[in-house]
Amino acid sequence: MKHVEANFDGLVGPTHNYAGLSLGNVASQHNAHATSNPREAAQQGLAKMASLRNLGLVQGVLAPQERPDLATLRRLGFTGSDARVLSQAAAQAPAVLAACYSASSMWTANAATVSPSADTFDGRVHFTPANLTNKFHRSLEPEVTGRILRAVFSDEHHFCHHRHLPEHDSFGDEGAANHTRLCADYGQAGVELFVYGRSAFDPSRPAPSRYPARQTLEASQAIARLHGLDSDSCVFIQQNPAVIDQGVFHNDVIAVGNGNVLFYHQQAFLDTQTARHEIREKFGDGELHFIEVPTAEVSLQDAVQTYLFNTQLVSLPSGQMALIAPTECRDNPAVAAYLARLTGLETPIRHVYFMDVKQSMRNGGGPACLRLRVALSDTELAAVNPACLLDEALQLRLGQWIDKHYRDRLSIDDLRDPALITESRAALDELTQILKLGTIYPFQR
Ligand code: SUG
Repeated sequence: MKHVEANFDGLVGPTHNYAGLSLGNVASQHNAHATSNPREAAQQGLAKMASLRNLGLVQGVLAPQERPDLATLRRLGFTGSDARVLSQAAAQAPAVLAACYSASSMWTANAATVSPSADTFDGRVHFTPANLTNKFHRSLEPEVTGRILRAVFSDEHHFCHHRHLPEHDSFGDEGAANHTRLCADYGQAGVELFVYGRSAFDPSRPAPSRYPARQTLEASQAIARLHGLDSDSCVFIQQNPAVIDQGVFHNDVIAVGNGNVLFYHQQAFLDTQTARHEIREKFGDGELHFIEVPTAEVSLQDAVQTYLFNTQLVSLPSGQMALIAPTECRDNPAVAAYLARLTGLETPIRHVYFMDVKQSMRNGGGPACLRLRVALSDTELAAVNPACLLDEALQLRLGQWIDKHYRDRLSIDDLRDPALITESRAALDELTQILKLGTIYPFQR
């Protein structure tokens, strides 16, 4: 049986905007209240998906969520017609309105944690939506994320969906952004790495002091239990609190793994030697590559600004690996020099492809944030909703759909325009038909 790792990218929603909602995410804070271009953002994301498909990889599409989240605004006491809810919120609580308008579900690395069937006790692919408790705008996502994932991976024979963890910071869970899997082959049992920012129940462990640690050890342990993973195949690693305080709000801003390669910055983890030792032991006998990027070559600040580690590390059909990097990496001399050197080293990484995802980058979302990885066997892939797998026809259709429905500029002031609700709903209604998702959105129910 053949196994592949598919990337499911989040389509950027029609209300993509810059609201400065994420304390600890330097780009989000820096670009607060800039004017966005949702159409360009969605087209950039689609172009990245098309490039990966052209490289011979399986590429899927995950639908965005409905925004503004009027149900939440009503729950917070705004009443009357949709237009009235909007005008009241804009006048009385503009920051809350902006949060309810965020298109943040585009970053599907935070949609869920996924364990492939080769690792789980019942031989099914397990999904747990992330609760994203640390940021209010993101905490609105898990319910609908679960619905979208069930609509794409609906066959219970192959796919098992769990409810998101309890909604409390003690179990703060940010999904695959803090989870990596190393393996000799996608079809073989691998080592699942869970990287956490702090322990909720053991105050003696170090924690960041300036910015929040969004993922707890206890959340990661719960996911491993839910997915029925063998403890001999799991490694729990604490992120270096000092790098969280410098803007590394998820581990995928400082490390990425694929196959038998772990690519990470020297300062990424609290205790790198112990982590490497445990990974090595649990990985078994096969070839394993730790590619550690020294601070002397790439400073932490350059890593955060360019998202060098938010690259997608993918295995090409040839067996060689490639990094899918944001163009910011090409434009930074130190990072560009490092990448040029990397492809000449004795590691599986032979190619680097640069993608322009600037609209997402300005909110702190690089190429790897935009995708959820799902390793699948042939049979499991055949059970995935085929309308969500990108082919040339779907690519063309989505391109036209974006041009038809999306605005090319959106400022914070535009969020008070009731026409944006109607436009977004029309777009999403058509999208559920294109992707054959059924009725997943509150306005359709
Ligand atoms: O959660 N930004 C997202 C970026 C998520 C990136 N994902 C990964 N690293 N996997 C976040 O901080 C900013 C929204 C705003 O400010 O308008 C935002 O939500």
